[in-house]
Amino acid sequence: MWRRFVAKPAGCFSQRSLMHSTQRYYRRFSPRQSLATPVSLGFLGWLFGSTDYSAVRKDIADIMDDYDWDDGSWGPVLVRLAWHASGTYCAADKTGGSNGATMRFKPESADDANAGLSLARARLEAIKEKHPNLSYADLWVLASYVAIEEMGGPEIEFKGGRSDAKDGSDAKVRCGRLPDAAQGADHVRDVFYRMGFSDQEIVVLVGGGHAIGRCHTDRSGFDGPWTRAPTTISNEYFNRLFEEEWVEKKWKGPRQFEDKATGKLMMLPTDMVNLTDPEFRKYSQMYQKDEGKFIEDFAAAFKKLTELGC
Ligand code: ZEM
Repeated sequence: MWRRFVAKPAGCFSQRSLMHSTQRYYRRFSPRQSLATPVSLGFLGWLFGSTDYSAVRKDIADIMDDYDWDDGSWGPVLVRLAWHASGTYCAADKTGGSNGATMRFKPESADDANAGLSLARARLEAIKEKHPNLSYADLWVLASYVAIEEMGGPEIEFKGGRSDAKDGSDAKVRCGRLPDAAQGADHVRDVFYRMGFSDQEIVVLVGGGHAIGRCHTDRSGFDGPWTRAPTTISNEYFNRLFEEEWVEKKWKGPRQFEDKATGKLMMLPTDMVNLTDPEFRKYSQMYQKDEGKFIEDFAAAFKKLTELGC
């Protein structure tokens, strides 16, 4: 069924099918929901200090589309926020991870790797105000799940319960732990093995994360999107990886690759290892051939990532 959402990309913008928007409309405005309970769950939640996750989900979905933002959607940068909050985890000493939402504090907020993510955090502020019992740590992760779903990706079951750190005392340990795009396969393995991931999980996570969104010269220094459908979750990253000829981009910026045919798509040096490292390549091929497996494994790996240390 995923193929339906991945209408063959023609332009550079969101590829949402009519079916998809109809479903979204139905989910949001279905009268069945409101007639079923005389007292709304939101009200009960307010009364007992808990959170009505379906109301939060709807509020997040409502702020997703924005014609003034990249490709018309906040989805990709919200996924990146949850990834950077979670990807600091170290399995050996159990430090880091999404619990605590420590990216609100220095020095993590000022870590170069997190450039631009203050905008994503600010975008969620109104939702935090409306649902004060929900922790930032839960909100960031839930926002990424809603973003993935809104972009035609899998539904990921949300488990709440993360809490917020009171100050930045735990923020320092999280700095410098995210992968450096300029490096090679050894570095990628070091970073992801530290979190407890396998080669297969590395490939599916990077391939899903970089199916969407783009690089910005004013954030990472790199430039451009990986696919022509940057607001659709699909295995399109792997299609581009194998179907384009990748050449080094000639420019003043950091070393990156571009598709020879149009020069409009990009790959980071760390993306190229999914093509050149024999073990990573094996999984890239597998996910290119089987989109259903890609979606299933991406959902499981992303859930694992966002629950590390929780
Ligand atoms: Zn990314 N990523 N990433 N990534 N990423 C960028 C953008 C996005 C790496 C990386 O250095 C970069 C994962 C893994 C890795 C997303 C999701 C996920 C950018 C561009 C860089 C440089 C930032 C910018 O300029 O705005 C490296 C080296 C990775 C591993 C080796 C994983 C895993 C992800 C999620 C599952 C997303 C969604 C974006 C796009 C953000 C946006 O604003 O559009």
